[in-house]
Amino acid sequence: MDKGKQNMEDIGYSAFFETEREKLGLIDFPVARVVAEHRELYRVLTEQGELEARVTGKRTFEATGREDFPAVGDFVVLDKVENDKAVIHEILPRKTVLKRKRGNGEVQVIATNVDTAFIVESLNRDYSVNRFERYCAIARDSGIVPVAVLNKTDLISLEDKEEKVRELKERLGEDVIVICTSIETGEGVNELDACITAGATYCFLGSSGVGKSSLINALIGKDVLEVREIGEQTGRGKHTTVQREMFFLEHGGILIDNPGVREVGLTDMQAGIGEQFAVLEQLGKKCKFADCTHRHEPGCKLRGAMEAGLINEGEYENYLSLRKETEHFSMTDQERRKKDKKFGKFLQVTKKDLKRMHHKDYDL
Ligand SMILES: Nc1nc2c(ncn2[C@@H]2O[C@H](COP(=O)(O)OP(=O)(O)O)[C@@H](O)[C@H]2O)c(=O)[nH]1
Ligand SMILES: [Mg+2]
Ligand SMILES: [Zn+2]
Repeated sequence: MDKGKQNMEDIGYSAFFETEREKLGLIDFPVARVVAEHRELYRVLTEQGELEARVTGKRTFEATGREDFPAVGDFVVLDKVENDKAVIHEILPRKTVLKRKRGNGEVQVIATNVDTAFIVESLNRDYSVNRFERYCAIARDSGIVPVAVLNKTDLISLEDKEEKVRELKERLGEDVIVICTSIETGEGVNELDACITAGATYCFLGSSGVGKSSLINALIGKDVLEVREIGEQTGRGKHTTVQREMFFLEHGGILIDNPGVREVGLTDMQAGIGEQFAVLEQLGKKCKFADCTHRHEPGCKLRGAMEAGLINEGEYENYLSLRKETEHFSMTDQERRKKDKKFGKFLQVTKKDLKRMHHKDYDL
């Protein structure tokens, strides 16, 4: 794969990117796909094979955030190619961006141009429907189709498995495909493989240890990825070479493993939550108050529906908690400052009012 001529369609290049490249007037420059990234050093795959690449100093200088840098999955246009080393001139517009926001507000791009996300959980421990819903919302927010993968079926009974599948389908809705897999017995690996189409890009999301790398190895049919025993040391600082994170199946599918991301946090993903919890979202629009928190307000349609048993209580709770979590990120800096200021003002008013009341218990 690394040597010889590479068919760009096989690695996901399409008319969409070609049109963008034309628009940018970059048709004479070679195009490549980023297959790995490590501290602003990239491995890119071109028609001629794999190369090491960097971004230009100008690009670093002009960057306003991580989103301006190439990420795994990007199609980039190269400037100079010399001795297996290249300079990235431009990132072609992205079809999808899977990102997370850190607590400090910094955006981290996990992968780009992903079509489908395999959301993997292991059935034996830490299994959580809430987490599936969270990942589905994250995927949908970026226009990525979520597929649920329940791995390690060999570790639980058939009844348990069927119960978990039933529960999951009820919560995720009919439009999310659920696949049960096991590396030990081989269950579901063919089913997973059948979901994969040539030229499309799939990423594996899920906590560490659920079996993402094992599943990729099983699909590829050889051990391209290191499978770690749970709790095994990761050997920090050992990474001197950039590990490939993108793999190509013989029948044309493209797989991305995300070893660096333990838990994908939330970004400003109101759209994704709205889509994942469409029924709840619509109901909430009919509440008496436009700013209803759906907790205790009179005339709350959502709470009413939950209490009447029309919507699942777990789903209701998860919806509210994800909404609350994302609120913080959806505010712009300016909005946050305004809110803080307003809060400061509110405190002043309260202080004044309290002073008037001369109440010792509330003396601030
Ligand atoms: N019993 C069982 N163990 C599995 C299965 N899939 C993966 N594992 C084990 O789970 C551990 C973590 O797997 P790995 O693929 O590294 O998980 P990742 O962190 O999600 O990439 C390894 O010890 C695997 O051998 C499975 O289907 N059944
Ligand atoms: Mg792994
Ligand atoms: Zn309400």
